[in-house]
Amino acid sequence: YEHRSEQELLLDDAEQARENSYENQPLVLILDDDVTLLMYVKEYLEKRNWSVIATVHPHKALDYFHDMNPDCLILDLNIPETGGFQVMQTLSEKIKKQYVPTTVISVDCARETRLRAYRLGADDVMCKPLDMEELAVRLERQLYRKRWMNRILFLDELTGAYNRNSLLDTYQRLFGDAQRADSPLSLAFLDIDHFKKVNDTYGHLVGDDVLSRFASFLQSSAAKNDILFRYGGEEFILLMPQTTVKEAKHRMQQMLDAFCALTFDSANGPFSLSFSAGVVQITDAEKPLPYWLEVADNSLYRAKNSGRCRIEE
Ligand code: GH3
Ligand code: MG
Ligand code: MG
Ligand code: MG
Repeated sequence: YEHRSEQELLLDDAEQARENSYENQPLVLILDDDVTLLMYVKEYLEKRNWSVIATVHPHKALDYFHDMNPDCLILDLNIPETGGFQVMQTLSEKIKKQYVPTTVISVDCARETRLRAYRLGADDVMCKPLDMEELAVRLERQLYRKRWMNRILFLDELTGAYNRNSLLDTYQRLFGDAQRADSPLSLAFLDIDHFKKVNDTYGHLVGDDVLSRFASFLQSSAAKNDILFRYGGEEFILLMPQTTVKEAKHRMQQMLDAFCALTFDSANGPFSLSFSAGVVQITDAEKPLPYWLEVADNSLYRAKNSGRCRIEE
């Protein structure tokens, strides 16, 4: 058995796995003390274009779970000493609350084992030896459900931007990243100018269309890592990682100029619009999100009061 090199190979590419993973390439974290099986599962899933973090160490599995935010878990419960069950127990609350689809794999498939796994939040139990194709198909079903649920929970239907429900979680994640990397994070609060007039003049359907195009415009002109939220009616929040307030102002100004040049069609001929925004850089780790929203909202209020169609800090 030349486990050493194999284990190192498995453990070293976690960063790579996260980098490779995007929406259609799910990231799975697998824990099993059987290295041969790990290699086999990893290879099989990677062939299907999944990203896989594999580890034989329960404590590593916990670290990876927290650092890499995997889309689903495969856990072997029969790991001597530290025990896979303990990992399951530790993660139980998170698995249930955040719905991280979890498949338990086990040689021991007794009724008691299965019940215990399900009670701790497992979504599925599969007995060894594993049928790889069945494992992959069952995981895919779970991930499909999760994606669907996330869409309903976190996306705004009209605009395709994230909704207000997801703002706090995303903010905390980006804020954590920013602190760890010692990099700036800025927030913009945007509001379309005289939007009520659009509804009053052209009707709500045109108003809806404007909102949807406004969001698309922002998504396509924002920086790659910026994240857009629909905060309310015609109010949006843009979180801008790796961005100082100066850069945020500059970027917003460019977006404003480009947006003002757009024309919208209506039965009464074309019209154009503008927006106002307040920007703020998150500087004090002690202050919570509502504080920064209020600061940005105050700046937005100033932008509105001093004539609209402008960005204020
Ligand atoms: P200001 O420049 O001060 O921001 O003026 P405003 O008219 O944009 O601001 P106000 O907040 O008074 O109006 C917002 C309007 O947005 C009122 C509401 O009817 C409309 N609205 C909110 N949600 C939707 C929506 O989903 N679709 C449409 N068509 N209109 C919406
Ligand atoms: Mg085992
Ligand atoms: Mg408003
Ligand atoms: Mg408005």
